[in-house]
Amino acid sequence: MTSELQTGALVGCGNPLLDISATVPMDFLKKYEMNEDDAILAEERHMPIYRELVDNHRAEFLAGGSVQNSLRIAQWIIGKPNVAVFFGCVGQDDYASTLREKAREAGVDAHYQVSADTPTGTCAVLITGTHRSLCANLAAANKFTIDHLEQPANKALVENALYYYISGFFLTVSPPSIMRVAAAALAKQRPFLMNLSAPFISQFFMQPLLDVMPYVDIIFGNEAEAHAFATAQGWPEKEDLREIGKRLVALNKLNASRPRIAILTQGCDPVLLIQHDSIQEFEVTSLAAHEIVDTNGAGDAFVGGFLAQFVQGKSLDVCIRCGNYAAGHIIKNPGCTYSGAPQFVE
Ligand code: 26A
Repeated sequence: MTSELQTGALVGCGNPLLDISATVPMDFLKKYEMNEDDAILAEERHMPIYRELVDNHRAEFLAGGSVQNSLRIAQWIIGKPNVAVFFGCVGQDDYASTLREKAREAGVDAHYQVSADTPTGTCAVLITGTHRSLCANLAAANKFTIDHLEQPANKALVENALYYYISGFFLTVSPPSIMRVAAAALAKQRPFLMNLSAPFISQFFMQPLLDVMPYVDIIFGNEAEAHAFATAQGWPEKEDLREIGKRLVALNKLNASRPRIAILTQGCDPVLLIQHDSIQEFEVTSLAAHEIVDTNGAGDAFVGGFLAQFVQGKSLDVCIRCGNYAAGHIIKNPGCTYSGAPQFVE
């Protein structure tokens, strides 16, 4: 069924990060002035975290990076390798080799830009019960430049893709690359999907986010991210997710023939599918506490499951149900990893 899916149909850009994940006491978060469920960029004062997790908290190393996670999950469900192509920047080190290997194993065709003098980016994942707090040290990931997309082979990959997915996180790295991919998608009338990614994106990167929004066909986000967007915009109904969704889909759009869709997740509460004339809810199966390993990557897996069906031309209903399936699966596994064969039934 998936055999007619074109190799390279889906192109994603993001920050390739190696996750350094550990269960920590609340005091650990306090010490670094972090909150449960944060997603932040590391500042100088956060730099000791990574070492401390390894030395004192039996940290695990896992492939991470939001877009790369989504593409790995999409590939797991699609089953045919190299449908998804990934661009991002890594260093020249063992962490880069690990990420390369994990991408290859998952069937993601990663075309990394390599920074010779900067280490591969890492993300501290601080697990406290069912919460996870993320602190990313982008390092080499921050060195990505549009030149990489201008290499003839990479340019061809972008031109030939049928679907595009970029995180809001990547706005901190290379807005020109995002605009380039968005313009390619628009020129060919192909869907361009984005994610609000974290509250800090709306707080500190609103202008580049608004610059790309007219190109965005589908916008993903969770409740905290939607609220942050609404607050930054000064929208009055910043507590009302449905109203925020309606406003998101109504923002200016270049390709008016394809009205924007917003898909807002809210943990174990229903996923909202907001279209210009309707709002639908999709129930999420609640997991028992003992089934939850960690929630790291749940949002990424949701997008991965969605994309796996979307690139096969499935209805939004199927895409969202597959997103919920994928998120539920990875919550039962460490980080954004899966086990066994996918069990999604349409
Ligand atoms: C720019 N920032 C902060 C980030 C990230 C990020 N991926 C890209 N850019 N901060 C955290 N992540 C990734 O999110 C996943 C969980 O959703 C982590 O690497 C983690 O795998």
